[in-house]
Amino acid sequence: MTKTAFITGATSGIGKSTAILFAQNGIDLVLCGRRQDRLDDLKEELGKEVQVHTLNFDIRNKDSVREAVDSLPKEFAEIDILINNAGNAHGMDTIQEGSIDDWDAMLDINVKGLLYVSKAVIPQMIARKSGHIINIGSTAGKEVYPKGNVYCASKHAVDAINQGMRIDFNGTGVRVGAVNPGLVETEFSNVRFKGDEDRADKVYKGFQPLKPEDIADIIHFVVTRPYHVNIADLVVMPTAQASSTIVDKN
Ligand code: NDP
Ligand code: 8X3
Repeated sequence: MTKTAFITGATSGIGKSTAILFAQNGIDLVLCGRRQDRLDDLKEELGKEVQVHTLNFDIRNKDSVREAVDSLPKEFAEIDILINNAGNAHGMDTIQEGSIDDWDAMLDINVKGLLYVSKAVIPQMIARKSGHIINIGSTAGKEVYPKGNVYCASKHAVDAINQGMRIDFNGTGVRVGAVNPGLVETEFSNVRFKGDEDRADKVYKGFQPLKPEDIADIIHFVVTRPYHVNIADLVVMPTAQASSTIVDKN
């Protein structure tokens, strides 16, 4: 039977690559983001292969999240796979120099937004005793690096929420797991450094970073395991990376 995946942050990077790969594999899509032009392009392109519905909402706004999920047409309302992917780092500063607006953005999007979407999507999964949630964490959720403070806190929270969901869903039939990437070349650093492209490019210079397609491939592997197999927590880094601070750059 055709499955339906709900992907947050589908307009760019990991979410977009996952949408493309899922479409190639016949998975119907609910694609979410705030950039309508990109959502329209994805609908036009991927709509040639599968059924696509787009939702434009800011994940920070719990009423918008609820309205968006409630607005789903019947044929998209039964979500089999939820990819909790939307998120970013905002700024990279010491705590003493950090911006409260950046902290709010990271905690509101990466943590609370993930919870709002989950809260709206989970009930139909529990009712159907079926579903699979993939939380996109990070190596930043496994360790803390200099000036990573609040972004790392947000991803440590995702790690805790992932564990909590797995405990709470036990016996419900709903699977949950996290995929935690290291350095992936996306728009992530452009957002983190507020459009400073030179600074963003430097993050990925001198070594081969992961591509968003690499993460999409892993996510697709995770969601295509037999029902009795739940990949609970997966960390993936570029070969050149050993930790958040140890990267073999030439
Ligand atoms: P991108 O910046 O390329 O993509 C981020 C996505 O999140 C966009 O589609 C954006 O859509 C969406 N998004 C951001 N803020 C909001 C918001 N307030 N409401 C709704 N959607 C939002 O980055 P990545 O693909 O790299 O990031 C995806 C996930 O992967 C994030 O959770 C990130 O923390 C995680 N990650 C990334 C790593 C990396 O090195 N790149 C490594 C480890 C984890 P739009 O702007 O249209 O709303
Ligand atoms: C993104 C990876 O190392 O830039 O989560 O925090 S890192």
